[in-house]
Amino acid sequence: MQFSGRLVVVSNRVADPRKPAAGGLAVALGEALAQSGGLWFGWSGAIDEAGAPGEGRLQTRQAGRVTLATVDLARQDHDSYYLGYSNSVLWPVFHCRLDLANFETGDIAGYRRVNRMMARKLLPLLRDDDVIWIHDYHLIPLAAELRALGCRQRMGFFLHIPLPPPVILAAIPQHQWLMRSLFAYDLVGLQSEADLSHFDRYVQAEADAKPVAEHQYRAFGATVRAQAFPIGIDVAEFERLGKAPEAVEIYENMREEYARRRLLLGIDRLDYSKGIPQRVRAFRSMLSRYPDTHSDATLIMIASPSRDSVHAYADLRQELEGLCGATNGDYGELDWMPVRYIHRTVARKRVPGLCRVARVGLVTPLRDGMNLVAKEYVVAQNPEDPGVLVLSRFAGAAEQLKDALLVNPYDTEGMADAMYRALNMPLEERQRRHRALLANVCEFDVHWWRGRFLQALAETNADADEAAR
Ligand code: GDG
Repeated sequence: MQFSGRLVVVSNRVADPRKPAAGGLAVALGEALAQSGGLWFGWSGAIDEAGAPGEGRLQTRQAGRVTLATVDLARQDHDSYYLGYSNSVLWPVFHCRLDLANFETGDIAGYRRVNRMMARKLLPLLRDDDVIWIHDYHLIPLAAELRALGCRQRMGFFLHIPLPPPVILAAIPQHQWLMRSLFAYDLVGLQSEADLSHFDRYVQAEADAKPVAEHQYRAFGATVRAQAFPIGIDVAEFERLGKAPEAVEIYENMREEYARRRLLLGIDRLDYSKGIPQRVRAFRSMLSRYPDTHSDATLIMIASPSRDSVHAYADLRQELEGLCGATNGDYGELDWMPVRYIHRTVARKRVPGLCRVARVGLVTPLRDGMNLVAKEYVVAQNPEDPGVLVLSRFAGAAEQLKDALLVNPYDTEGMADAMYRALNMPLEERQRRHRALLANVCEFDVHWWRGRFLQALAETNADADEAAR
C-alpha cells in the first residue's frame, strides 16, 4: 500500500535538495523529496534579532519539484529551543551523556513555544490528503500541537538519534510529557532494534501502555506503532559523485601525495558523541605500541564545525586540539606528521576521494543513531583493493555492518589493536569483508528506507486512530 497524497516533510532545518549539504539528515531528506516532489517545512537557519518570541516570518520558494517553506526564529526562541532544550538537553541525554545535559527550566518553554509556532505556520499550508513526515528530536511534540489545532492527516515521526534506555530517558524532567506526545503520531520510526526495544520498555513501564499488536501500543487514548527503519545513503548518487572528473582528480592527487604512507580517515561533525578524542588516543596508543607504524600511518581527521556556541562543543574542540598537538609533538618527524586535523567542512565532492584513498575508515562514535559516514566509506572503496572499516559497536550502523571490524571506543588499547589489524589486513580478507558490507549498504539504501517508512505509515490502522482521537 502507498499514498496517493502529497508528501510533507518537516525537519528542524530545510535545505535545497538540489544543493550539496553537509548534515546526514539534510543529505538523506534531499534525496527522498527530490524523488516524489512535495513540501519541505522547517526553520530557515536565520535568526531574527528583532523578532518576538513565538513568532516567525514564513517564506516559501520552489526548488524543482519541492516547495520549501521556512520560518525564521527569534533570538530568544533560537537560544532556548535550538541551543537550549534540543541541543543541551535532548541531544546529550539521548546520547547517554547525562553529565553534559543542562536542564535550564526556561528552555522547555522555548521548545514548546517554537513547536506550537511551527504548527500554526504549517497548518494553512496543508491539504487534506497530505502525508506528514516529521523528523528528529527538535520536533517531537509537533504532531500533538498540530492535532490540537484539528489536523487529522496521517503523521509519522522518525528519530535520527538513538533512543536511550528508559532509566536514562527518565532523567529528563519532562520525559513523560515528551514520550506522551509521541502518541499523537500514527507511526514512530527508530534507527535500530536496540532503540526499538528501549521504546517498548519505556512505554510499558513508564506510560502503562497496553500492547495491541507487536510494537503497537495504546495509551493516553491513542494508538501508536513503532518500528526500526535503519537509514541508508543514496548509493548511486554517491558513486556518481566519486566518478566525477573533479573527484577523481582529488583522489589521484592525494594518492600521489601520500604514496609512501598509509592513511586512516575520520570524517565527522565535531561532536562529543562521535568519540573523536577517544580515536586520537587510540591512534596514539597504536603509535606507542607498534613502532613499525612510525613515519607511515597518518590519521586524517576532518571535524566539521558544529554548534560552536554550546559550551560542551567548545570544550571538545580544545581537548582535541591539545591531543592532536601532543601526538604530533611526541611522534612527528620533520617529514611526517602523524595527525592531520582539519576543523573545517570539506566540499562534498572531496568526500568519496578521501574515503577511497584511506586504507582504514574510522567510525568510532560513543553513541550514534546510525552514522552515514560508515556507509559512504564502504561505497567509496575500490572493490579490487578495498580499505577496512573500523566501526564502533555503539553506532546504529553496527547492527547492519557486521563485517566491519567492530570496536568498543572506550577501550583504547582494543581500538589501537583494531587499527593496526586493519592497516595490515590481507587483501583477501579485505575483499571478503568489503563484498558483504557493500551488499548490505546497497540493499538498505535511502530509497529502501523512505519506501519502507512511508509504506508502514500507509498501513497503520486508520480506524483505530480515528477512534482514539
Ligand atoms: C544524524 C545522526 C544519522 C561530515 N563532515 C563533512 C561532511 N559530512 C557528511 C558526511 C555524512 C554526513 O555529513 C554525516 O552524517 P552522520 O550520519 O555521520 O551524522 P549526523 O550529522 O550526526 O546525523 C546520525 C543521521 O542523522 C541520519 O539519520 O546517521 O546517527 O546523528 O553524509 O559525509 N560532508 C562534507 N564536508 C564535511 O566536512 N561535505
